[in-house]
Formats: sequence, structure tokens, C-alpha cells
Amino acid sequence: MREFFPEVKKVKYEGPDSKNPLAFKHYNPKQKVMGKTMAEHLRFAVCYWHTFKGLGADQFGANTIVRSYDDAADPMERAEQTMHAAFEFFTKLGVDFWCFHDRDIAPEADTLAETNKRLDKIVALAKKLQRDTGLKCLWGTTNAFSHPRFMAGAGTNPNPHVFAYAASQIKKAMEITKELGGQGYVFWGGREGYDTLLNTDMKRELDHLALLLQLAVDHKKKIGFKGQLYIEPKPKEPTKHQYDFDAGNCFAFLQKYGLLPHFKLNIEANHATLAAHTFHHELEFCAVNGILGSVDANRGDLLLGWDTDQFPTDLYDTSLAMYIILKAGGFTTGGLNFDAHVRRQSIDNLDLFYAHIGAMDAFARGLKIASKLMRSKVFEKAVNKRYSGWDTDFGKKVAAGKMDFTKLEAYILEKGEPKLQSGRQELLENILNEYI
Ligand code: XLS
Ligand code: NI
Ligand code: NI
Repeated sequence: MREFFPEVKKVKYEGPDSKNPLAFKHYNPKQKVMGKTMAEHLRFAVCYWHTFKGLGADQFGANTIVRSYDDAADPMERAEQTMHAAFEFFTKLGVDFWCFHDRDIAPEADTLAETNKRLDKIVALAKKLQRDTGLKCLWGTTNAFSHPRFMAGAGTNPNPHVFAYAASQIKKAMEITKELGGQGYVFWGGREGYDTLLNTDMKRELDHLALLLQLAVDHKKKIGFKGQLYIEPKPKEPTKHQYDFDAGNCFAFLQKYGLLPHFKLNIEANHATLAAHTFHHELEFCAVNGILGSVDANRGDLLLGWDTDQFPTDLYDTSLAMYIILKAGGFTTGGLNFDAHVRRQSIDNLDLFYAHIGAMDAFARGLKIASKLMRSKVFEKAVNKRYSGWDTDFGKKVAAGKMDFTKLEAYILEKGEPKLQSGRQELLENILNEYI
């Protein structure tokens, strides 16, 4: 068998004192943290698109990265080699999951029927490689945004012919995800938005987007696909305004159209910051509303206003993210998918390994820090204290809706000004630093 990543045999855990850049210092898959192994908590996935198909091209320049699996002249031979290379990488790195778009794994042919035949061929290979290696599919998705036919959207396209194309593509992508035992299926509305309202019927577009999702729910049932459906919010890019702007926006949309029971969210760190939220905020919003599903683990650059999809290395981010995930009871079908790509100048195979190793270690440390926060309950205690007025007889009566405006006014007329209390932000930030 041809080896595509000969530089690395197998990435192992060597502990915090190791100086080996190709070893984990913190991610020890079998180590137990709060009753589960690190691997069970973190459920790491490698994404197919950036990792194997992203070769460094940007809006200003061509590919910079040359990979050996990409050398065959025939597109299907290239797709098969890429699949072999991907499973070699997954195995050497030691992740349990992978994620893909339909168009990442097999190139489009001239007709939908031909394209679907290609998909079947590649999916048979992927299924065999999953069996051989024990790898699992975290989620599949459709690329209904790259092809020119989707320039004005997929579900939100002004032309029903394009809507039908998107539906056909999603149908097939759900079927192959089921075939691969996928634990989830993601909808990221790549061009489901608008660039100018002067040519846009927003009401229709929102209705049609909801309809497409409802048809997907129906098809899921029809084929007996058991995976969790997710929406991945993003506020902008490629369109100026995306309908799935952020978690709050998706929550309202799902409720309005009666789709809430069928969907959870896939929160991407960089999309949160593009929406002027923190990653932490988006995760907490999902957790308190019962829609926390899965995570696209990456980071942006606050000095750049776009989706840089960098590998996560910030311990504050990973610690606070894992803290919320642990508080919410941990992942069930979801996991941490590295929707991230190496920088354009990071052209070596080794850079792909360094990127993933660093990200996995950053989340392993985040998990350890979060478990300490959970055990000490330091923030939980501070928050409970801050809201303790609501646990008094008076607070309970107000919360239960037993005090109308007149009674509340009478209370103030009798008691006067409330006593002020400090929010203690600086102290709490110092405490967080102690844990990190
Ligand atoms: C793009 C999105 C995309 C989704 C899958 O910004 O993050 O990669 O995760 O379509
Ligand atoms: Ni993503
Ligand atoms: Ni992104």
C-alpha cells in the first residue's frame, strides 16, 4: 500500500515533559476525566475539505501546497487516493471521527446520475476503510454553495429548479451519510442569504429555507436515518447577510417553522466571533435552550474580519468551551470537528500534523481545566451567590409570577432603595487565570 504521510508513523501521548513536536503532551485518549475517557469526552473529528482538499489557494493566489495523493490524472483515481490518504492520516493522528461534504469525496460529473454513481463508488471505499480502521463518521453534509448553479442560494434560490437540485443533492448526501453510519448531518447555509435587498424577497426565501429543512426531516424519516440534524450558524461570508446569523437567530427560525424538535446546532468558534459574540456565548445560549449539538473547533483572528478558520490554540477559549459542554452533560452525537486549515505558507505534511496535535492538546488541556472548575464549583458558587435574592421567600414569589405590578410597587414603597452588590468581575477573572 502506498504511504502518503511517510514522515509520521503514529502520534503518541508522551506527557507534558515531552519535547517531541509529534507527540501529544496533554491528549491521552484513555485517561479518565470525570468518569469518561478523554477520547469519549472530546470526540475529535478531522474535516475532509480543509485537511485534504484545501491546498493553499486564496482569492489572490493559486495553490501553494502539493500533496502526493493528488498526483493522478484521472479525477476518480485522485478521489480514491485521497480517501486512502485521509484514512492513513486519521489513523496516524489517532482521531475517532471524520466529517465530509459530498463534493469533497467525489468530484461532480456532467449529470446528477453520474455524480451519484461516483459517490457510491467512493462511499463503498470509505465504508471499507472505516471497517478496517474503526474510524466513524461524525457527520456528513452537502456542498450546495460552490457550484455556479447555487450562486443565488440553494433553498433560498429565486428559481425552483435550483431548489429541486439542492433537494436532490441533500437527498443523496443524507443517504450516503446513513450508509457510512454517520452520527449527524449538518446544514450550513453557504449562500442562504442575500447581498442586496433590492433584488430579494426575504419572506419567500425564509419560507423556502424552512421548507427545504422540513423535506429533509421527512426524508430522514423515510430512509430511517437515525443521525442528529444540525444547523451551523454564520452571520456573513459568502453572502453579506446569512439567514442563519447566530444561535439566537436559528433558535427563533426553528421555533417559527416548527422545526425545533428535529434540529440542534453545530457551533463554530470563528462564526461566533464574526457575529460579534464569543464562542463561549454561543455555546451557553445553546446549552440553556437545549440545542447544543456539536462544535466546529477553530478560531478566527480578531484583526481580520473574515472566517480565517485557524486551528484552535487559545486555552481560554478551549477551557470555557469545555466548561459549558461539561455543564451541559457532554456530547452525545456531537463532537469537536476541526473545521480549520493550515496557513498558506504551511506547505509540508508535517504542518498538518502539528496543527492537529496542537489543537487536540489545547482541547485536552481545556477539558482538564474545565473539570477542575466543575469540581471546585468556583464559578457556580459565585453565580449562585449573586442570584441568591431569588432564593428568598420574596424572590420565589416574584419568580413564580405571584406579584403583579401593583404588589411590586407596594413592596418598593415599603422597602425603598435596593442594596447594591459588586459584580466581582476582576476577582473572577483572576480566579480563572489561577485555573488556567
Ligand atoms: C464554512 C462552514 C463549513 C461548514 C460545512 O464557513 O464552516 O465549512 O462547516 O459546510
Ligand atoms: Ni464549519
Ligand atoms: Ni468557518
